[in-house]
Amino acid sequence: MSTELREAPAPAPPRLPAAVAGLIGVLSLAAALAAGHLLAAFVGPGASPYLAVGNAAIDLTPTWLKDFAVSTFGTNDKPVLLGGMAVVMVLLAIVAGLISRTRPLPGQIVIAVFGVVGIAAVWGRPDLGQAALLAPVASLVAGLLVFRWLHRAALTRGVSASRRQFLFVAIGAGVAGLLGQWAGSRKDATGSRAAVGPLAPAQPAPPVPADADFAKLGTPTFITANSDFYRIDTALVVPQLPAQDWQLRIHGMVDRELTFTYDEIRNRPLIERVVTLCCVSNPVGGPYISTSRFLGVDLAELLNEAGVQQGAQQLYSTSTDGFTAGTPVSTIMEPGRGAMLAIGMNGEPLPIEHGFPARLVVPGLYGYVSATKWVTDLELTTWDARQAYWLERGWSQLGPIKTESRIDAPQGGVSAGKVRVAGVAWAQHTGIDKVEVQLDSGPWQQAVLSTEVTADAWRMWWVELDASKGSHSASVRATDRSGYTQTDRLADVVPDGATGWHTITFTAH
Ligand SMILES: Nc1nc2c(c(=O)[nH]1)N[C@H]1C(S)=C(S)[C@@H](COP(=O)(O)O)O[C@H]1N2
Ligand SMILES: [Mo]
Repeated sequence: MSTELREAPAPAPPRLPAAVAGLIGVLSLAAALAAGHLLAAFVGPGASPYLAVGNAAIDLTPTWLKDFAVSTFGTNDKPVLLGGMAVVMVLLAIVAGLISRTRPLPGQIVIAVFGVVGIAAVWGRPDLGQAALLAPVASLVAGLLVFRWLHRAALTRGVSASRRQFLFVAIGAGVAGLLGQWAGSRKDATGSRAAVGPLAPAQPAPPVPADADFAKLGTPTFITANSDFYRIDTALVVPQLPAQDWQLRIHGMVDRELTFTYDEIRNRPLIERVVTLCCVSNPVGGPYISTSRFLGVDLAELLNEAGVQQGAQQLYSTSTDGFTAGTPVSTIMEPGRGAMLAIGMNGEPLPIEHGFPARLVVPGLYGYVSATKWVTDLELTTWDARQAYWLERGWSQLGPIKTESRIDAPQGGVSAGKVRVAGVAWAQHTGIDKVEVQLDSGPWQQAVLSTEVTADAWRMWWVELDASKGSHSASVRATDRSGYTQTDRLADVVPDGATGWHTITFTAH
């Protein structure tokens, strides 16, 4: 027997070093995201697969997780989400590479799954047309091709001989991503907003008296600067809607359907109203409350022009990004309610992140049921026919703002003796009647109130307490003009707003 007949052991298939395989995964991811981002600049910024997946994640996130995110990260919840997504994507890309050390197919399957998620996310955007699907499709194709190309090069020609391909992909992805960013930002609404020019009210709000706040004692200023106004929305990319492209359609249960252009709204006699907006997600003592001089037109007047029909219960408003809110028609049409279609804040066109070109403002209602930003559609309908964004997610149908108060000062240590405690209280559209503060478990002491500007806005207060050396707590409660005094019963923000007394602790030295 000749040993020649023995089978030679099969040569081990060529195998990529783990680090190289992981790098191929990451570079393919970069190429995919960059290609999608570049195309999105032309078919709609929300079509960038990364952002679309993030938006879908926001819409699909269960309420408890959303609350956790808002209460843990506040307004930083979006950067945290995008950062978290980036980490997950890079890890998955490394895995895609590592499972493909001999053959490209397993990694390509992972990429294909990624791609389908991106396409589905863009598909589900109500604000994007069919063309927007080109962006995630470009991502998918770029991801698959680059993965195969780098894989084959590294496997057949060796790692060091294919260094140039790796470099080419890295630079190419960087350039495409930046180009997409640049091209996309040229389509924003900044120019359109700047071109609006001065907006002058035919009926200005009366000037704010000097004693409308106690900012010197640590309260907020009565009017919030536009740049300090709290911001809450579900939009990962701020919708960019040039005024010349904006239209507002009023339809549904109306006698005649109406459509307004921006110029038609701005050329009407504009009114100005001071309103304190606040968010249902504001925890006791929280920051999601601000006051502005809103400029615009009376919403009830617009609806009257369309002719609201009997039986219309809900004003279902839709934003260009698909957010919706449902407001009781009876509230909007109430004489003296002061609901507005607003186009300006504090003498300027609305800031883009606060709804440029136009938004709704309804004094006395939480933002989620009334304050639709980037609003383009008003449908008069019934409660049964339509469920708005947050109603579908377990929040209450009606969202009247609860009477609340907050302590803003002192913060940190104070000198023992007379201690000034100051803050704000609000009961929009009802008005604040009285604010009381309790030191430790002592008697409730009545605070001095600022001059009332309107019942639709907050009111500041201060009180002087005698605090001995040591640590203390102070609680506040407001009474509104309906006679209601804030309950100490703690309620969570879901489903219709937090309750409880805001309490602080401080040390007197
Ligand atoms: N398009 C759109 N409008 C929206 C929202 C949103 O997510 N999308 N959030 C609402 C909520 S919950 C609040 S509290 C207010 C906040 O308005 P601001 O960001 O101008 O303070 O906007 C409302 N309008
Ligand atoms: Mo809100």
